[in-house]
Amino acid sequence: MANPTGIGASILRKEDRRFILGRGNYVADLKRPGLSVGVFVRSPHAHAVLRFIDAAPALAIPGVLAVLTGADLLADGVGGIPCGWGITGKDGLPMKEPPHPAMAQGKVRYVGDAVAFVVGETDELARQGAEALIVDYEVLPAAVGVLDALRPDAPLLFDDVPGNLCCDWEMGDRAAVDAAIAGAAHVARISLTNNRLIGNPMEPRAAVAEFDSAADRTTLWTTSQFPHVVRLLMGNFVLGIPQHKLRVVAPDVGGGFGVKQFHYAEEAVLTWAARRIGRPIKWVCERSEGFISDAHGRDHVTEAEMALDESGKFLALRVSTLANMGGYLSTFGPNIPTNLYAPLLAGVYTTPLIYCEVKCVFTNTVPVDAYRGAGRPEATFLLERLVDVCAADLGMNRIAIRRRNMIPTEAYPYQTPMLVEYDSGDPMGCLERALAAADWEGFPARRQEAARRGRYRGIGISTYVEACGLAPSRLAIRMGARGGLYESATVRVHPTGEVTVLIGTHSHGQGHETTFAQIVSEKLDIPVERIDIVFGDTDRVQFGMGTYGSRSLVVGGTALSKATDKVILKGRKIAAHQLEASLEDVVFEGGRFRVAGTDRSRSFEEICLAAYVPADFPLEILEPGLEEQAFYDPVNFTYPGGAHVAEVEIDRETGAVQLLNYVAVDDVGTVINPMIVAGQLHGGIVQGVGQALCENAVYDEASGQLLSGSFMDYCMPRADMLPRMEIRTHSTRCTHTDLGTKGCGEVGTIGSPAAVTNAIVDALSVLGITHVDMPASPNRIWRIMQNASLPRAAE
Ligand code: MCN
Repeated sequence: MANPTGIGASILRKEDRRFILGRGNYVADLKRPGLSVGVFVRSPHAHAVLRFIDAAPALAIPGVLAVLTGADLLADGVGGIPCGWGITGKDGLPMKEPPHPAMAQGKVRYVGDAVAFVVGETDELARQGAEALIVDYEVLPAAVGVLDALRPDAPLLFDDVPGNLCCDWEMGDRAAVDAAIAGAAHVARISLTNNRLIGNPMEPRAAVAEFDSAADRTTLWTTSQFPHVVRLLMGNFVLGIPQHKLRVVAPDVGGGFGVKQFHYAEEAVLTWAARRIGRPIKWVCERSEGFISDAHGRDHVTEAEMALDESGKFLALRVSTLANMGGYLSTFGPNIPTNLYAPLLAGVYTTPLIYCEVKCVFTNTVPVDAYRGAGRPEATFLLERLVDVCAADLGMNRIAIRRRNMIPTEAYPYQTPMLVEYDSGDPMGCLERALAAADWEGFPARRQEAARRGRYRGIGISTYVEACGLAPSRLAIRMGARGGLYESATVRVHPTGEVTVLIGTHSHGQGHETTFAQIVSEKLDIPVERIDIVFGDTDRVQFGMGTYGSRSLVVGGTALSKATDKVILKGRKIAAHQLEASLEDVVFEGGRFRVAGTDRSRSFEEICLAAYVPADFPLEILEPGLEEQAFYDPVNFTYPGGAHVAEVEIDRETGAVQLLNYVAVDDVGTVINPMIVAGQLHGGIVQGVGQALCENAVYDEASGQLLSGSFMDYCMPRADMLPRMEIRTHSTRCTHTDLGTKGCGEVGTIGSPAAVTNAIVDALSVLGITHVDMPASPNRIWRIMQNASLPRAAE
């Protein structure tokens, strides 16, 4: 009988009990003896010289403990916030990497740039101190959008970064692509923007720092997706605290979506300040503060051309993108629009020649970094919009052109012209299943019926491939990563057969306490209730690179699988000794160690106990104990893929878009927990729908003020915007992960923006409209409809 809590079982999440009971353990809830409270004073200007800060009025308030500024950081020799990736430009030179002080020094570069940290006995006193602070700015003109920042007369953010250009990067064979485009029968073109997004996890960021001078130990509790990396970056590069003297804990974290996978300046300031004033300090980010201090996502302006032959075969793709970096380089900033974007531009198609150039541009806005999908939704949006334009230009059916160019299943492993080799996949299988589930064939009747009701109805498709499971260290380091991207797991088997797993990934909504336990349950044949998953504490867990890039299962889970296999091997050695058999003859099956072909066996529990009661072990060849560890560095990314179909109706009077049907068929390899995978897909799709329909971080072009800086102006997707979704998997095994798994955490966000936008453009095609930028807000659609030509002959 299959293991009821093993791989493939849709069991409920183990962690939900404490969350449902309100017993989660979040940073903001933490209490420490003598805890003080810190608040950041942030620049109200996008670009200004910081003339002086007068702390005296704040310090005069009883209960205000300290006012710390960039000058104090400098005086204490505190380093800048490091960037984790260094990319190289077309000219062979490294990107421009100006210093990123943890609090502004000399200049502020975006609204929200921290200028001071005020510590008080209470939150109220800290805020009073912040109010009393006098900060004198000399306001400078700001460069806000990428196009503005690249103008010859644009204000410069950094004196030594000419033209605000961080890096002019490229991938692919430009000459070959130019030649193919020049000679092609047809060239389809598109210009689009990929709108800037703000992550807004349910729990805003927070941190508590404490210094124990007697033990010379510093602890930082922080809402992080990668505590070991924070310890490494902050301890080593910013504050100079030896790793063994620094503990970073990321306890329960209420969502991250990428936003919490950076080493933030606030973490360093808090830790430094706690050591300096000798008191533990807590900082909890306000929601409105998060809008101007959490790293933002996306923000591209792109032009692309696809060369085709007469039959609609793709010959060459040329892409030119301007990517906004914001005011400073965040941890993964320059990596996202380059290495995580260009390699995905082949998508699921056989396009033989691709060239992509990306200008990474500094602007007076919040730094831009990874947000769920990170680079890959941008690539998919561009490609899938362009494929629809190709079809429209040639008068071809949108499905026919996709089928014509799709990588056939038998062509896998498939080497793309953009570095990556897809190991497995079945894009055609996903496409056909999605079309059937969405009743694509029946759409014309639904469109006619909607037209009778006076509404425009459209259907859109997006096929995609993702590279996730970051990453083979060898490849990543070649591409500019300044660290490895392996993962580690320790499997500690207790004398009574229960298991504690110590793993370097971090779960903040993904359900690792359940799915990782399912892997061990499957392998050791014990129920998940007997397995605990520990993560998020550098004092408890050996090391880890954390959770992002949908890497936890395929990298962390593979490390776990390998460590569990080592436990089984050790168990077999103990059983071989006890049963007086040779190791080769001992098998582990059905929860027992057995001498093959005999009835001589020991239960798992008997072997666990024996491991810790080694009465007659041959100690020279068999150690006591049952605990094993594995560090796993993958040989390739994993390549999930799929096809998403969206169907919409548009109100002619208001421009409001209603999403009526959504179908997703995704290939995520072996599924550990179908319910969790469905939940991940559902959540990801909703985030993509949010980008397509309503979310937008809008800056005032002149002043650099964030106009959508609250939930009144930044529109999150809501339940009533969404239909019931049809979510299915159609999996092919990954060929290089132990269990055949591929990541699933971001795929929903990657497939959905293009599916929804393609449906909207399809609905409006009767008005001659060929492209709509995201988000398709009622206002935008209404204006587009007003400016459109008269309806073509009704379809
Ligand atoms: N899983 C599975 N079978 C598969 C693939 C995955 O059962 N074939 C399970 C995994 O074991 C894990 C979950 O699905 O429990 C997600 O796995 P994975 O694809 O490895 O992604 P990660 O755990 O690494 O999560 C990261 C990913 C990213 S990059 C973002 S951003 C994101 C996301 O996951 N942020 C999230 N999902 C989120 N979900 C919640 N609730 N909150 C976030 O902040």
